[in-house]
Amino acid sequence: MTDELRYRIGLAGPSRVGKSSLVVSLLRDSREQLGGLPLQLTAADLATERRVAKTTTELDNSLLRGEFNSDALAGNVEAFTFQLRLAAKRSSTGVRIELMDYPGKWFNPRTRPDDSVADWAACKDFIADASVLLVPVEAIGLMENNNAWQRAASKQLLAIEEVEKTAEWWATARGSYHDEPALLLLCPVKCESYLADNLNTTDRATELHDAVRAMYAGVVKTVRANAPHAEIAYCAVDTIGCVNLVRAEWTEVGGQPHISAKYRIIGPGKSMSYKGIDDLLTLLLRHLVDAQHRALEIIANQRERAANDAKSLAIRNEGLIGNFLLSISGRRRKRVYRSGVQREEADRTHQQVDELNQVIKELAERPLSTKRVNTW
Ligand SMILES: Nc1nc2c(ncn2[C@@H]2O[C@H](COP(=O)(O)OP(=O)(O)OP(=O)(O)O)[C@@H](O)[C@H]2O)c(=O)[nH]1
Ligand SMILES: [Mg+2]
Repeated sequence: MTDELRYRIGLAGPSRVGKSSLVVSLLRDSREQLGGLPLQLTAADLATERRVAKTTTELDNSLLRGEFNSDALAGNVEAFTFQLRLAAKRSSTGVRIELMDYPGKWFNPRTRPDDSVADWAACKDFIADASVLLVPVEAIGLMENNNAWQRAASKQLLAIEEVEKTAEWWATARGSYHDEPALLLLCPVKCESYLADNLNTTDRATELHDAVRAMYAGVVKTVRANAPHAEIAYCAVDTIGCVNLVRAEWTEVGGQPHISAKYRIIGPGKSMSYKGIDDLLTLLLRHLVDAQHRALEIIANQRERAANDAKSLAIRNEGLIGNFLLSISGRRRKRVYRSGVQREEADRTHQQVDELNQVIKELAERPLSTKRVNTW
């Protein structure tokens, strides 16, 4: 058990959409990505550290000998909860962040194995408790549909119906906590070929953004209706970056639409060329630090009241006999001591709130890409 504040990040996405790649891209080299920010994001347990290292290697190995293997990452076979700790560098207090990744085939009832019903129920409980809902959007499936069959297949590939249902019960749960920040993040991935700010030169950023808005309109609508206070943001991410789409072919695998993409390497091609990860991290950190700030402000107010009450008690005049009894029994000394401890606690929490004010200011000043980020 931990007495740190705890925030959950839930994922909503079917199989092969790019959930694990997105999560690991977000967590790898996080010190570098946090740039000059006075924040630290670290793995809170060994299992998380190992998982990030293993998936990072798999992702890096998808780019070998000048070729990109778009199926290099093995799909998840079980759920895994990343345990992270976010703390301001100058402060010892932090928050615990939990992020659950799971096999995408559990997400879609059409592909969910019979023996995974209980596992999926546990994932649903986790998501309902999350303050952030992260929705990776498979950009190739969204953009490369040119006829009625492909458009229908695209909806099925992206499991839009399921994403809408997930967003509805996530938002319904968030709707009961108006004072707590909530954030829906729609994140196109596999979108290297549509943005011209990395290695690709074709600019289809507006088209991609419009396509997401149209396809996910129902998701946004249900979040607006059930959690009007939730923020909604869009952030396009390249987790590979140095590839360009040559051709995409629609097929059916096991009765499910499938799109296979053929890429060519662009740029030096020796390593990934991430883009948008820092924007996504900034959006997430703004949310998490704001949530921590609001919670700490409440705690600081409670501690301030407790310290004032303890002080009043410590100096209260209880009359000649009362004061004498308090003094000889040692109770007056104990009250004074307790009052001092509570004052220190309250002051420490006020100081943490001030530190976070500064971090919030710095996060707000961080520029975000106008091509990749949008808010609703
Ligand atoms: N071109 C490109 N490929 C990507 C990107 N993100 C992921 N991929 C590829 O897509 C494949 C599937 O990605 P995963 O992250 O394993 O997908 P997932 O949603 O976790 O899949 P499950 O675990 O089966 O649910 C991987 O082999 C990645 O190489 C991206 O931004 N660009
Ligand atoms: Mg996965």
